[in-house]
Amino acid sequence: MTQAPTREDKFSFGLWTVGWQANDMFGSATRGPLDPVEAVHRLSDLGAWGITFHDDDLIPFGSGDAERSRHLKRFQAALAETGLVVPMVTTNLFSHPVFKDGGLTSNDRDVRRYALRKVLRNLDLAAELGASTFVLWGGREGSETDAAKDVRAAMDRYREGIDFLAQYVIDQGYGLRLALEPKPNEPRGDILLPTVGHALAFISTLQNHEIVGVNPEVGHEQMAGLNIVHGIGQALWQGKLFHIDLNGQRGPRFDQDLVFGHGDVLSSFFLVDLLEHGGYDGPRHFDYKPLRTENMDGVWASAEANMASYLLFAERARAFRADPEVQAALADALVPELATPTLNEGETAADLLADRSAFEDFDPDKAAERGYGFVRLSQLALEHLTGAR
Ligand SMILES: [Mn+2]
Repeated sequence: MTQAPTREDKFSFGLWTVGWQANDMFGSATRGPLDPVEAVHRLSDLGAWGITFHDDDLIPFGSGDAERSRHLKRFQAALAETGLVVPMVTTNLFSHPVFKDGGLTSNDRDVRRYALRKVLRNLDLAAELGASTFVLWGGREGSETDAAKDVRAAMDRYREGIDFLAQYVIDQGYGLRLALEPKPNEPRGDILLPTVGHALAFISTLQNHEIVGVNPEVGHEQMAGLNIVHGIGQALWQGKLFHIDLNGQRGPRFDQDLVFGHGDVLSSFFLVDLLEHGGYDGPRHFDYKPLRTENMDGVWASAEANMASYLLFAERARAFRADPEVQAALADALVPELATPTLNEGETAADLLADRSAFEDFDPDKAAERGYGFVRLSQLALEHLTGAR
């Protein structure tokens, strides 16, 4: 057993996760609605630190001002009572039929203007609730046929929209940062900004790129057949990992949103190792769906399972790193040597050309004889992960 989660672990959950009623493409809901106030209390009791939501999760779409403030007041009272925080807020630009061709990149200009207004309103709310991150998942930004979307024009509109929203945040003095969430497909046939790499490249073109980063989801990268640990590594390297969605996925197929650790176990282990030892200080946010087979007891058990998985991987990662055999294997594999710059300080091309040891006297065949011992390292990780060490 792992230790119980505490607020210091910074675990947070989307209201739409535990609140998912399990209606899918082929069947109706298997669970009733969950009152957001109950979600706050239950998550708090389980040791979570934060709760997040889309505007529509908390305030039904189309609510008038009075109804809106009534929903907010109850929710804020529950937050005050429990001490749970709202580290992140996000806007739903995908559920209502008006967004069937997207929000910020809909072909219909009026829809794009409406989408911006919906986000502005929610940015105000995010600031009011003290959130530090505002996630934008453009689930409907995309197409099913290449005849329907001019991708270059769509990228212009995407950039225009994100820059506009970021400028609003700056002008209002909100301490918010925007985090784009990539996904390759589902619900659209192809979604714009499909991977972490696409999103990072897009962000570099923004006027207000300083306050825009990414919110990668484990399963979304894995749906694209990509290595989430590499994606997160590059996002961290670029100072752009503003938030993360932890969950499980079994390879390229529909978005499973499994409990964290219930997909690719080894990848989950290395991901937690990276987050814990790679300088990430943000929320450990779970974006999963409790299996459709579960009743509400199962929902809360699944919430607990996410946190338990994370803590288990963190404990195993610490043991892995503390093991002298692992330290020796890492050194044998030259893992620490990659941190040494390839060139000497101030070394020029002329200097390198003059260095005979780098070429003329270098024996590539001899150097190629080295084995790196990566299998040994990988097996040591597996042994720690499975508790064999
Ligand atoms: Mn997902």
